[in-house]
Amino acid sequence: MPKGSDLLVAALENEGVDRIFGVPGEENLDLLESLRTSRIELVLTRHEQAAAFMAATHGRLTGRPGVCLATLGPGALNFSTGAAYAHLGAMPMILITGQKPVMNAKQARFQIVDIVASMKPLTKLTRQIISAASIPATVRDAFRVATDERPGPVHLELPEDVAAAEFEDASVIPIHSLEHPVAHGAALDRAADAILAARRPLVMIGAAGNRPSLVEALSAFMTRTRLCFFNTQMGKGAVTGCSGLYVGTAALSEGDYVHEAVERADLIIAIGHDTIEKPPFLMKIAGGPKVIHIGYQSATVEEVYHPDIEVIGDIGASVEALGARLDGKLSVDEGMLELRQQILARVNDRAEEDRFPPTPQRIVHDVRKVMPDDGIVSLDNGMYKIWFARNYRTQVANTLLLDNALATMGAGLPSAMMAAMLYPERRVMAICGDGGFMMNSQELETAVRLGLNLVVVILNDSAYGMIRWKQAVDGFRDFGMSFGNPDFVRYAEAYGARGSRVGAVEDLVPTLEAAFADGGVHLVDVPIDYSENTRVLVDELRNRRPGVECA
Ligand SMILES: Cc1ncc(C[n+]2csc(CCOP(=O)(O)OP(=O)(O)O)c2C)c(N)n1
Ligand SMILES: [Mg+2]
Repeated sequence: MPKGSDLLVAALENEGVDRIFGVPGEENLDLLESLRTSRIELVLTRHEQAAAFMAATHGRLTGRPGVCLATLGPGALNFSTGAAYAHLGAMPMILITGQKPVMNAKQARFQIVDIVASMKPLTKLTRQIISAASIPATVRDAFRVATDERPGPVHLELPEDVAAAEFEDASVIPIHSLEHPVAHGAALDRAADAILAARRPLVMIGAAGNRPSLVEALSAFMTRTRLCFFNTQMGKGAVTGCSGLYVGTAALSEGDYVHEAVERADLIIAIGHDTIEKPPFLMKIAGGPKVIHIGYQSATVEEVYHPDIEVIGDIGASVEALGARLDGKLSVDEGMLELRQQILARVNDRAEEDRFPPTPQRIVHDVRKVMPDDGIVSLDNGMYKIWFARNYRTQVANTLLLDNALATMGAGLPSAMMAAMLYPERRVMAICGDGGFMMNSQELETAVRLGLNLVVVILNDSAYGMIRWKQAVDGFRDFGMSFGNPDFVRYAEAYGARGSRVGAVEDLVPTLEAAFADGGVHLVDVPIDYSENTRVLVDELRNRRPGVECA
């Protein structure tokens, strides 16, 4: 007779799950046995946090929840950061954890933590599965909740005795397709009128504009309207093509060159802005451009974001309907195109400077050179994220993965591993600081074991560079930011990966090319000169405009 864990696996198969990432414990053994004979692949990681980052990235890249598995107490708690990453980043994911039996307590309170409660602020929904009979409905509901806008993580706790309980009916609830509700015609008319009345409209693409299902509709809208656009950090790479209309990425909240376009605009059409991101511009109550919010959900009203018009509903359907209302009625904004040239030229300043260690601008430039249009770059969190957000140009949607929501260190490598598993035919590169890399570097073993093709760049400044920079900008003395590093080449080799070190600026491109040509997991240690942080992001921008807020 099937048992609870068989039913859970059948329900996961029913949802189309093909992989589960995780670290099992004693409390997962029934589930593990049910997985062993299923179509689902178990991908072991070396830390639960990495499993959760991988599952979240699966959700982010495919729109279908990634699934991860851990034991009770300590294993489940290691999921916390991954859950928060998916929750803030709106990535659909299912976290499954074990628990001691609920009907007896033969181990007293050993290892017991109230994980359902601990997951409350970190997930959209957290539930203990209380009986085998409830599994089909619980799993169906979990996937719906995880996938519905705004997507996010759902936690299910499976106690040992529920996993082992026999149950004669193994049927699962069939899936049906669902469309998002569409915006009201009156809201679309109001937005179209405002765009037609505006003299200098500008589009901003935010995090929710970057859902995988939106690529076609959004790219078509940009091509059809020929409106110039900028994006938030997490809205970067939401459209394919349209690069002639791209004005820049708002890596800072104000004062950067891209903000000249914001200041010039009299209307901003914010597509999918999620205020979980660091503000891409600061909206004022009086003065400044008016804002139309196009979202799956109403705008959250913030001090710095309080749109004047809202179009709520499926973003894809909204931009299609808006495009039809605007068709042939918009004229090209030559002034904006001219400003665009100036902004991009200034952002690209010194991209080919040949000093050694290389500058962040040069590293961005050289990485772009070795990455084909469809190559995927996955960033960890550190100072270089601002430079990549600002300077890296994307041509194809979802080719720059960065986290401007939880902005946690440690996700860059697992996230790149997920991309490499999903798209084995594309070049994938993780870019990490020496601090962030070491927070999940044990996953090199997983990457090697899985036979992934992956280049991991470590930007080496022997410090928590971003915080060190902020410390200096805020006038504090240099303190508590430096550390030593292992020999990264030998470190890679110890895992059965390859390693190289860049010793001259002209070696960067050939070293990266050789690493890709080599195949497998290849770690590249790149020293970085961070003096540009202050020269550009403080001094240069401050001269452009006083009172610049630093990143
Ligand atoms: C888990 C976590 N801990 C601490 C921070 C705060 N933090 C943000 S960036 C940063 C420094 C990153 O150092 P590194 O990875 O070496 O990158 P760098 O800035 O030096 O290029 C720190 C400590 C964070 N975002 N996430
Ligand atoms: Mg560093």
